[in-house]
Amino acid sequence: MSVVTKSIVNADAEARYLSPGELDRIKGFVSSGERRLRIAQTLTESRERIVKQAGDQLFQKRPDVVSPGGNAYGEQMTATCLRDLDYYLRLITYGVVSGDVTPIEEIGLVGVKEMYNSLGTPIPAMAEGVRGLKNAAASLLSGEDATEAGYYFDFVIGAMQ
Ligand SMILES: CCC1=C(C)/C(=C/C2=NC(=C\c3[nH]c(/C=C4\NC(=O)[C@H](C)[C@H]4CC)c(C)c3CCC(=O)O)/C(CCC(=O)O)=C2C)NC1=O
Repeated sequence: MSVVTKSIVNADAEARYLSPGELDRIKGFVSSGERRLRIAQTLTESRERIVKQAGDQLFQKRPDVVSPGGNAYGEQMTATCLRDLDYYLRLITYGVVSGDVTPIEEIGLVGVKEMYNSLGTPIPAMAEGVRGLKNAAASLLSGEDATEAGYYFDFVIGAMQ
C-alpha cells in the first residue's frame, strides 16, 4: 500500500482527518513521485538488458549453477532462472512506484526460502543474481536514482540472506 492509502485507512478507522504528520509524509511521497516514476520507466524499458547482464554476471561468478548438476543447468532451467530474475525486477518496479516494499514482500518474498529450498535452488546464488540486477540497473540510472532504486534491490537481497 502506498503511504496515501495507508494514511487514509488509518485515519478513517478513527473517523478523523489526516494528521499533519500524515500529510507531511504524503507530501514527501508526492514530491518524490517524478523521480520514482522515472526510475520505474528506465527499469521497465531496459528490463531485457538488465536481466541479461545480471544473468551473465551471475553465471560468471557461479558457473556451478549452469554446470551439469546445477539447478539452472540446461536451456530450459537457465530460462526459468532468468525468468525469476525478471520477476524480481518487475516486483522492484512495483516497490519503486508505490514507494513501499510491501508489494515485493507479499508477492515475491513470503515463503520464498522454503520454496527455493524445496526446488534445490541455491539461495545465495539467487541473492547474487539480484545483486547483478542492482548493478545493471545502477549503470543506467543517475547516482541519486540508483541510490533510491538500490533500497528496493537491497530489500530483496536482504530477504535472501
Ligand atoms: C512473482 C513471484 C514468483 C517467484 C519469485 C517465482 C519463483 C519460482 N521459481 C521456480 C523455479 C526455478 N527457479 C530457478 C532459478 C534459479 N536457479 C538457480 O540455480 C539460479 C540461482 C536461479 C536463477 C537466478 C530455477 C532453475 C527453477 C526451476 C527449478 C526446477 O524446475 O527444478 C518456481 C517453480 C515453478 C516454476 O518452475 O515456475 C517458482 C514458483 N514464481 C513466482 O510466481
